[in-house]
Amino acid sequence: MNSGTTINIPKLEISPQEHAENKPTQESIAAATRLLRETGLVVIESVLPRDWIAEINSAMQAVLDMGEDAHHGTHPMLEMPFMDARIIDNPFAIPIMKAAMGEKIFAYLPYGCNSTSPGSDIQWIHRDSGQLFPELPFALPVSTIVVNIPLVDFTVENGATEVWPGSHLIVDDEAVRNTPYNVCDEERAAQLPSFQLIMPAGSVVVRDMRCWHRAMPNRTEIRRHMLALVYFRRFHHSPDAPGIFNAQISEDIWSNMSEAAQEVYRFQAHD
Ligand SMILES: O=C(O)CCC(=O)C(=O)O
Repeated sequence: MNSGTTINIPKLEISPQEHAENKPTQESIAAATRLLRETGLVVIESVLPRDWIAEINSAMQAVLDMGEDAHHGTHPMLEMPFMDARIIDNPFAIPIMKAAMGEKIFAYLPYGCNSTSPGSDIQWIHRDSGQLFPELPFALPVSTIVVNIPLVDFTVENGATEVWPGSHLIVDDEAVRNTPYNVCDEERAAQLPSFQLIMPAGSVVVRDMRCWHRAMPNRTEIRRHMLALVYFRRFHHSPDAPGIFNAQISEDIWSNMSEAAQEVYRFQAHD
């Protein structure tokens, strides 16, 4: 991060009433959606209660300490407290995402967690999603969004995520388009404005997944966790639509189709 420069973090300020009722007004949703569209992200500070977020932080630490293979049966993040509606159905993030990506957004569970450990290194600059039509010379509207919830205060010392506002609209050269995570050249990014997401625990960040970003070094003694919930715009696959999309073909017909044809018709129900 360029020290000495001031770059505004795009924030949605919510009123005490919106906070108390856990319900953004239409004006707030419109303002947040505009910030998301124009800068690639919007931060709503201190939405969730600090003491409850501290409990989630401890629970997350316990899950991570357990290790990936240690749990049997249901994944712990598919249970409480991780499935709390304040996380998976956040009353501020969901309406903003629906305004940006349509009413039919969808997501998968369990969601993820970005953690940095004491002594962790700087991450490479990357996008989590490329452009929808990477071959076109312009960016289309957002179709993948991540909601981040920091479980501790995010500071320069513990490696608050660095983000490049506006980078969601940058179209990569062909060579970059084909690299995993669309990794961005350090020298190129250094010429553009960026900031670290300094924010209190329990804030909610709604970020276009095309934004360049990276985890920064954690110079504290404490692990730094941030929940990450990914949401998608629903395009054409409509298994719940009434009519012909539900038609079921027999296994006999299905098994006689070529592999290429089965790939094309992969969402078709068959016996
Ligand atoms: O942990 C962070 O600060 C950000 C990491 C991240 O978003 C990523 O790896 O995609």
